[in-house]
Amino acid sequence: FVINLLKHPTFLDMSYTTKFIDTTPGLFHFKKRRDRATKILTYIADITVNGHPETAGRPRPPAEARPPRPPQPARRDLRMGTRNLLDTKGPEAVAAWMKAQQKLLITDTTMRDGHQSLLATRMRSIDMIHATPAYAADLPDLFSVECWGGATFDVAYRFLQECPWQRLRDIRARLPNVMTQMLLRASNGVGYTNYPDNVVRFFVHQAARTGVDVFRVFDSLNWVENMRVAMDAVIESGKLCEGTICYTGDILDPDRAKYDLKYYIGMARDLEAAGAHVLGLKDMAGLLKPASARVLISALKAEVGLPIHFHTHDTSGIAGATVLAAADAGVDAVDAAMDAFSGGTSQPCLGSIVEALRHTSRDTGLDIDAIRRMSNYWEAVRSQYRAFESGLEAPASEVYLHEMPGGQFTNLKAQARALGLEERWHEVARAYADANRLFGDIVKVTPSSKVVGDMALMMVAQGLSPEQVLDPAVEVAFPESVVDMLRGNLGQPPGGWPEPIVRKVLKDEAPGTERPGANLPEVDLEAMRAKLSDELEGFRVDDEDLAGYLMYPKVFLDYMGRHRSYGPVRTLPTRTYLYGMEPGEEIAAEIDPGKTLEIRLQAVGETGEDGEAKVFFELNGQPRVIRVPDRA
Ligand code: BTN
Ligand code: 3PY
Ligand code: ZN
Repeated sequence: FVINLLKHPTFLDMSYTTKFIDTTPGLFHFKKRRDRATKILTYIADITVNGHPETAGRPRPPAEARPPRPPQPARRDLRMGTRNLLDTKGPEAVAAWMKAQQKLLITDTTMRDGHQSLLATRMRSIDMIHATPAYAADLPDLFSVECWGGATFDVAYRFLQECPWQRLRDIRARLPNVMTQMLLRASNGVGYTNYPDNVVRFFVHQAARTGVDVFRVFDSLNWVENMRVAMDAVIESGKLCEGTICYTGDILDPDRAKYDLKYYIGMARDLEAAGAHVLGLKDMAGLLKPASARVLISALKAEVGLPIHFHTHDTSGIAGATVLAAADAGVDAVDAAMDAFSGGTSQPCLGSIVEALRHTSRDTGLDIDAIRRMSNYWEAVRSQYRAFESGLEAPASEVYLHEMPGGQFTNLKAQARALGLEERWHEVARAYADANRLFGDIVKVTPSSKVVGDMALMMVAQGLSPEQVLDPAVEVAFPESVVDMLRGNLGQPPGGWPEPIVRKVLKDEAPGTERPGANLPEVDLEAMRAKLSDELEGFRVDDEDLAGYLMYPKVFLDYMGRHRSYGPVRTLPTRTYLYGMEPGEEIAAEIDPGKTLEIRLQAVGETGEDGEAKVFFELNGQPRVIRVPDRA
């Protein structure tokens, strides 16, 4: 099984498999119908004159930053990978194959958790798509490429003005031989709250159809009961179901007995019984220490029959050691990020793990030259996103105090900054730990981690100690997310919610203890589609759009509204998207396969009496003038 890469259909047309909306602008009845080129020029003009709201006041890419040049595939043959195995033999065969491997299997997280944890999830699709052919050609021995789900879904619509489904389709088309992987928050989908069961099913089936192979399914309170709907939907789709334990506490610490070895083994058995093909061990904050990993992985290997896939974060700086300890103890697969996107709140360094295991029994077999080429590309990509760097410059053992997930760290810091609490960050960290204890020591991962974060910010902003929070004599206005969680709307933690905080927050209201989805009425999907189509003036709503709308109604509608004005801005280079253009600069944007706009910015004119600036372009050699309001 060897295909000539250059003759492979997806490489022949490099199709962007453009969505209907991009190619048929006439579907919208604009007051003034404008073509896509005009829309894109309007966007560039607006950003050039006014700046991008998200980069204002943030550090700029260094002057010497090189534009990222897509890594060229070194091999021309397309070798078979895990995706071929999944497609031909099914998920059970993949699981059996995993267990039979001596080598340590590796998932590359750069395109999902890597930038989620280092750059506030701001990596754009075009930067991922440019890397994908080299993954297919030169790294076919990867277990999977994590590239979807988690926070990337709503950030794509909300901040990047991109369709997340299009991203998935474009990556899939260029990665026919390696499994794609997503992170799914079980009944919370890719959102922050429980959705009706039929919405969860609809979303999973669509993700499978558009191109996800491995679904890492977790629940933010480790409640297996609340994971079944999502797990069943994955299994029905014929894809690989990674039923996942979220790790917290420290199994070797006798004072944290709530999450001891017995607890994790019990949960692993429940996930196996629920039909998981693979057991995920998700250490979202990077709390699993090397010695604990040895004990935990050995025990799980002995007690359950599933292959184990370990995920951690390097916030403490010690994650590489934990991965090696896990490898020693027989873990089947681990997550790592390409070097330039590793370390800190992200995953440990992929290239270094590969090197560390070379010439050992767990040698990964991955091509280190290919990894270096890839990481060189990612390094150039990262430098474009300077505006979104967190400023965490050294490992932080403080993570063992606050236990914040890597993906939340930068976000909570930004929230603290917005509230004027940035200088008091270490107080926020302590309050986060206090809030966790008030909730009875829970697993903290999206969305439960957001609730703990909201509570911590409230405590610091209002100067409340944990004792005051519980004191019936002190009036406390709790964040809505806290009320919602204690009502039972995210489900139940092990042992239930502690009485004192429930009484203080809910007063006489009785909390729910059932699975939230059991009480949410099913959504009439076709009625919803018709309503959405109406709201979009007759736009033909496909299943992807509908699934996006069901997860995030307002975010989706806002995205569609901006899409009307600005068109397919996902095709712009990242520098242009974030900073506009300089006079004399030229760029290209491929808006359809083979249809490229050559854009040159000639000059930015003076702003007139009417407050409008004229921006002079050349579009494919023809002069064009665009007027935009000057808000600068
Ligand atoms: C977003 O941040 O919502 C996506 C990018 C589009 C932002 C454009 S830039 C010009 C106009 N002014 C704004 O404040 N937002 C839009
Ligand atoms: C997410 O849910 O986005 C996470 O990354 C949790 O770790
Ligand atoms: Zn993670």
